[in-house]
Amino acid sequence: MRKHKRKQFFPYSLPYPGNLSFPDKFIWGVSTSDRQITENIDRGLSIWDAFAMISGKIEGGYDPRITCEHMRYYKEDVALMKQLGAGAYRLSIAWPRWQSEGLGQPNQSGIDFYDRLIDQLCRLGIDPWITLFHWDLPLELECLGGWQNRDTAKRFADYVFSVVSKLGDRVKHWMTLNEPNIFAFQGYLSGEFAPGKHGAWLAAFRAVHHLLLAHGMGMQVIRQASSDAKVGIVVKMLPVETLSYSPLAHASAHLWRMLGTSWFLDPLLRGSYPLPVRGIYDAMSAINRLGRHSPVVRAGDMEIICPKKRMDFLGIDYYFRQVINFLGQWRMHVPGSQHTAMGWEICAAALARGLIRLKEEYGELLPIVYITENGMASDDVLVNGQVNDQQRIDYLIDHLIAVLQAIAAGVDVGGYFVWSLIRNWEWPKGLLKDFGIVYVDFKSPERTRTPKSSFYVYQDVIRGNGLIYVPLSMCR
Ligand code: IFM
Repeated sequence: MRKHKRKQFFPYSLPYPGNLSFPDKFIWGVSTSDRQITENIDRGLSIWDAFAMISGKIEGGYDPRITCEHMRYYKEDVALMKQLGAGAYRLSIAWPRWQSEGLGQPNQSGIDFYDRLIDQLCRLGIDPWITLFHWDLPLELECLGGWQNRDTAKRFADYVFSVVSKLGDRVKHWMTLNEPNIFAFQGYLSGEFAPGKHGAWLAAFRAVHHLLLAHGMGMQVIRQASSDAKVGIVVKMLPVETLSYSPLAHASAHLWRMLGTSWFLDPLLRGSYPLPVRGIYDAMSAINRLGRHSPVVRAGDMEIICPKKRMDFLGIDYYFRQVINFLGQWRMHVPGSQHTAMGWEICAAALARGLIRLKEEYGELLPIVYITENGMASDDVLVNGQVNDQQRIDYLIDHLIAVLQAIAAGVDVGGYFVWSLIRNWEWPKGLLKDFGIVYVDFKSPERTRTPKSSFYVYQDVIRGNGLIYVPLSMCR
């Protein structure tokens, strides 16, 4: 038992995978989100449009309306996916494009764009995987309280019904929410994301419960509307690792793990919040009752969030681990480690360890996992028509090895999606950080696209369903 705990807490090495092939039918894809790559045409405003207007919120002042113009060039982008050999494309529907104000009649011209895009994907044999909420809440709904208002969950379910009724004939994989854990932390505690609240713990607690409720209600609606649909949610995996033992480090790691992961996965997979979190919701409910208000967590909510027929899959986005030092502090920089242009530590092994830990922790409750995002930002330049992004190649290969290690250890991983196909508007970093495996020339009016070296390496991976055809010269 003690040994088991040590294994969970400290970074340990896993054997190099003997087999460099992925399982048959492994899904290879690329990911994007609407707000990050499309123009502001045919859509209402979202909380991010309002947030970006506040001076100093977006580094470099980058306007979210300036993007790679995927709406205009979607055919070219789908052709690139085809060239890559991707079997799936994870995209998001922008709620304010579907319903300009987050409720009522859908916006026909917005819907038409998704119709055209999905038809084009299907024509080229690429399976659309749709995220229904990738952080861009309609501004009107924020004015009504946003995710702090329980009604938003119901409105989300109505919106989901409208989307599934229209696209459900062609779309079979649905993700209700993207990274509610990051949205809640950055949006309500650090204030770095829209809606930009600082240290608003009670608001965060309310928002998290309503987000999870929205997931459950959305899942119900999808299942009722489309019997063969697969539904999941996407959570950012934040493996917490301590580098040395101290009671402080131990306690801090527990706390971070609970706040970053169990607060979300326990209700989704077990149907209950972790004990301390439940205590806070209970205390909030008691105070609400005194003021004759309804409790945040109501009878029947947990059955909606975690119904008997659990979600079909769990999407995992992975970028970095949380390292806790001797004093119990969270450190982004571990001496000697490499970092991406975002300043995030590169640690592929923590992806494998994190997946194994999830399996150990949730056992049979853990459904099939898809890595719905993984990738890195780098400062890429176009030289003689080529972009040599060697660091991203190393990154992708190391993380794919980590996925193989997790599979070898018994984790059911069904697919991998690179973030991102193309340069995206990176939230508070604007256009300063480039995650794409396709370079976009923002100086050219046509937003010329050039596949980077990593694109071709990923193409080899997909072609070989593993790392077998990756030219050694491309790897470290
Ligand atoms: O760009 C984001 C994406 O929208 C959500 N996951 C993390 C990515 C990189 O920060």
